[in-house]
Amino acid sequence: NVPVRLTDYRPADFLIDSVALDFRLDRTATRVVATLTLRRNPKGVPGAALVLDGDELTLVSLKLDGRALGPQEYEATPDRLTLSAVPDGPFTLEIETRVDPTANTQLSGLYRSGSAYCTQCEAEGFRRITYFLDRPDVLSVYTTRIEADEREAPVLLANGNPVEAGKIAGGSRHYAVWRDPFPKPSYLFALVGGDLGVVRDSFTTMSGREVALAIYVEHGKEARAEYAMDALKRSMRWDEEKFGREYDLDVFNIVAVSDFNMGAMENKGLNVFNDKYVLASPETATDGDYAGIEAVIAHEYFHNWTGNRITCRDWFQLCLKEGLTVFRDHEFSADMRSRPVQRISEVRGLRLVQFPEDAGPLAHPVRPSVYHEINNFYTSTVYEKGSELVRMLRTLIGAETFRRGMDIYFERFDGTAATVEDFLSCFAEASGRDLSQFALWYSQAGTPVLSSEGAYDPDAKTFTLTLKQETRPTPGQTDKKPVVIPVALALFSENGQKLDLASRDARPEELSRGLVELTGAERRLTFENVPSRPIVSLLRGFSAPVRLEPAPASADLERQLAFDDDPFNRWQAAQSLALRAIFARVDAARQGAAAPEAPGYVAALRTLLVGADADPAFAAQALSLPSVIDLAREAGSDVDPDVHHAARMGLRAEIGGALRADAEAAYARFADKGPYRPDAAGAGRRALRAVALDLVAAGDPQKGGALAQELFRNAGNMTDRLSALTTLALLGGDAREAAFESFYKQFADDPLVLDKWFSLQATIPEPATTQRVIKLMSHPDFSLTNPNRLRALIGAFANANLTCFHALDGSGYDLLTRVVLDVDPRNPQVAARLLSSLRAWRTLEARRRALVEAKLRDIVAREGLSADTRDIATRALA
Ligand code: HT7
Ligand code: ZN
Repeated sequence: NVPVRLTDYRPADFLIDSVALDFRLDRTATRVVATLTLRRNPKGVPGAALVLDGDELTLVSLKLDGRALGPQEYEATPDRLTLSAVPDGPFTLEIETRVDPTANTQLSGLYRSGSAYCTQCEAEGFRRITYFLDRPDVLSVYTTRIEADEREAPVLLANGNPVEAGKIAGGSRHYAVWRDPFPKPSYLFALVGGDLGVVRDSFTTMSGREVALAIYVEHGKEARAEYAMDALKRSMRWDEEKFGREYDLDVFNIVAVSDFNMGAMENKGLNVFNDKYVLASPETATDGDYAGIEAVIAHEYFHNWTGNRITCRDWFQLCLKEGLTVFRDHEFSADMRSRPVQRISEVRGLRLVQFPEDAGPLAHPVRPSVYHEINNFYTSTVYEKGSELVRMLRTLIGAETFRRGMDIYFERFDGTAATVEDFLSCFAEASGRDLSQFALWYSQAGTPVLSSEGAYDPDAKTFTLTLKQETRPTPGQTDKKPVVIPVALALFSENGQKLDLASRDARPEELSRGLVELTGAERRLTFENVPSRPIVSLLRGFSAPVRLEPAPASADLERQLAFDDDPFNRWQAAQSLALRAIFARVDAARQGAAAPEAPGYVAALRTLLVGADADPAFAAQALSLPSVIDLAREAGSDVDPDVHHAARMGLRAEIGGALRADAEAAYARFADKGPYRPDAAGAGRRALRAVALDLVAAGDPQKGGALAQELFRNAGNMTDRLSALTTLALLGGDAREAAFESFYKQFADDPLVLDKWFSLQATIPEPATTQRVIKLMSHPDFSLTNPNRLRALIGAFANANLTCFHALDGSGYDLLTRVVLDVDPRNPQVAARLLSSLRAWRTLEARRRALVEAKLRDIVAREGLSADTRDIATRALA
């Protein structure tokens, strides 16, 4: 696979103004006729041959301006169609191809999910349907005609507005024609054909236009799409109110399918979703599922402007649509739910996946400069760090100026394929700022470390804060320049009073906003009129995606947890205290010493638990211990998950023992009242109750087990049922096995719920789990071909069960490798993604590192490995 480089970008040699597609759907031999109107691109190479992309295509016939071409007039291979001689003026090309949707197990291009036909074209799936200039900067107007057997596919959908539909005389076939008036790149093309149930609604836009909304699901599951429909309408209104963006077609359709490589896809007017992000009922979905549906529905809808109306010039600009759209969906969720809790969960997600990615061999800039396989760049760095960069930009220039910049962006680049530079130019113009240093965030990989040091002078009543930044080398990038880091800060007196900031080392607006900018390697700020040694609240709201070091002294953290008015930093203080307590246990264990207790931390948690009624969702977050994955990341090197897990469980038991009575009281106090509602308030109460149950079980396993069994039996919703099952899973024994069995019996016909059943078993942190997972792979409900099921069992095992996955006998690595190699020929995208669970392998201690390295070398040596998996394995070894 040849590398693709950003610096090699050249405009296409041809433009395709319109595309007429004619599909005759058939399970194994679908016929596609694509009629393209082409002309030379004035920006292309004059006289260049026409070279169209393909992937595993079978060409049936070819006509140029209506004349059938003979085989000597073109060169066709499954992955390329070349015409050396084409007219200089505009011309039409009619290409007939034949594709087999049933054999398409890659789930890219036209494939079948259950009994439905559907497509997935991002990033390079359209070329698996017809030969095309399959690149995001070729924008065309599409008309799509679909013909199918009406008994098999009564529903026929494509992008845009419906134009015509009817029956075909003399049989059971029918057709539908759709036209999308908005020029779009091929990756946004979609069609669906199938026998589906539907939920309908409508939305009146801000200018008074009526839009018909529909969500298509498996028959019988219509009621489970109601929440998604509500989320869609709220998203449409929110984008009007917050960004002035109105929907532009007469219809907006969503289709839920059960076989999907990712979460969802923003095809113009026809979003296709993994059904996990559409279907929900209180009995089958958790609060987390509801929040996920709300976020993904919003995300895909927001792409209509950030991604579709303004698309990307090339795939290096992926963050332009993904980072920006994640930022928009985060803001939406913050407005719909609790802003502080939303921010905490964003940062938890970023640290869980993106920080390890940025610190390991797969590190890449938010805008990469080279790729071998674009599908491997739908990463947390592009999405989540990309979103953080947009947030940081808003922090730097202020919310109002940011909104002005967005208006300029929408106005100026509507209908175009844009770049990160185009995007930043709008904010430079709106703010009058030079954003060239800020742009480094897009090209430089790695997480900057922000270190701080404070010195108080009691005589001068001054406090001097020194901030420094450093970014360590990442693969292929050794020299790192300082970036601009917005550091939100506040000083508190020892009794919690917020101090006015006065300093000659900062600009007045920095002081009034409580936001200083670190642009060089170091900055020193002396604050005046500081009556006593202050408590420093730094990086408030996580104002930049950096690692902050070192954590303040424990006494200061306890004070921060008590009175910081920034909820994010209150949560961070609790996390830092927990990390300190766990690592103290790790050190003691390594030295064979008795485990040290953490009375200050435990007392702070008691206060949180007792006062949880004020904000249960926040309290639940602050009471939760860092995961073993958090511990691995914080340790950074020589990671032994067994030692981390044992230390974490030790602290959990200490807390549970000390807070048993308070936890039991909280468990009783936060019992569900009234019918289940998936709103933030209800979810917060349930989250707190789950934490309380875990604490009871930690302090008194018998009592916790009894409560969990009772909750499991009587739970009125999936959130409670699953928190009970999680507690039982950890406690083990017959009660656990009985609960798993009864759960299976109850939900055997519900694939999304069964995914939870598989996942929870895969994450039990005890040595026997690896065998359990192997056994579950032979379960009749397990499938290597359904991505959700595969992720539920194997993905959960590799990503969320560190002790088993990293078992010293190598059994976890054996299992992953076996599955990756099994899945790879069928679905390379999913195989490569599973293998990415080794992203942080270099931080492991030596014995495990050697085991992983041997496995990666084995994989690389395999013949016939897909480009996707080879790319991950090769880079992981770098
Ligand atoms: N833009 C979509 C990305 C996506 C995708 C990419 C590669 C292979 C399959 C895929 N399915 C969806 C989803 C999004 O970020 O909105
Ligand atoms: Zn997206």
